[in-house]
Amino acid sequence: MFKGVLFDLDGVITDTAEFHYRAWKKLGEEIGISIDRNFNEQLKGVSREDSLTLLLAYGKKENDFSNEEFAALAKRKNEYYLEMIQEITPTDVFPGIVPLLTELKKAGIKIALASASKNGPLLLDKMQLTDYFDAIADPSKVASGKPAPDIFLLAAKEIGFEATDCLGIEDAKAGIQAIIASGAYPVGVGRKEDLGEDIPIVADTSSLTLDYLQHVWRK
Ligand code: B16
Ligand code: MG
Repeated sequence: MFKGVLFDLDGVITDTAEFHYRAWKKLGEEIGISIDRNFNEQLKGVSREDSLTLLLAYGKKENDFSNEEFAALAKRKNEYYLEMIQEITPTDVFPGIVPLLTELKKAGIKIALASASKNGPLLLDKMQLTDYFDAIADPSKVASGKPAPDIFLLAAKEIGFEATDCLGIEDAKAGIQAIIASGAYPVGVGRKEDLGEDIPIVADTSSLTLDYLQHVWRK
């Protein structure tokens, strides 16, 4: 049985994926790049800087900005995002997440956050979830973002286990790839078309119970 669960945040614990999309869309419009939800799938789970690189390439503007301007754009997107997440409260936690965290704790299974977001600690705080987490892997401490395995390897290490002893939960293609590359066992939240046919996937988080995770573990 798994000894730890490694949680993605945006799109798994709460709907911040929507705010990331709106903030990128707003920034894109200001610099003449129009994005839709389809393109946004590529940004999910991807770091702020890598997301901006993808956005500029999509708009064929990858050579239009100096390093300083690039940094200013990334900062501006984060300001829009921070403004949008101010109102987040415990009522914004996705269905089933608090019961799952409670069940895991009771069963002695360790819980870690493996989010690409530098705003992870702030968000956990706003949702009053910090105390459930045994570790929060710091994305600024890893060399490569998702789909590289680094953040999941770090999260597993911080709860004292090998990634192969852990299960990872993700809503993004890049995140599922990162979990698989780390050796942890992936569970997806979303659609098979986006995440893959060959892994366990739930349509929404209300199906994520300890019983379900035990049932699908290394099947
Ligand atoms: P920030 P996750 C990811 O979080 C988001 O899915 C992605 O859209 C975002 O660009 C990334 O965090 C960085 O977030 O700008 O807040 O540092 O899905 O890995 O929890
Ligand atoms: Mg996510």
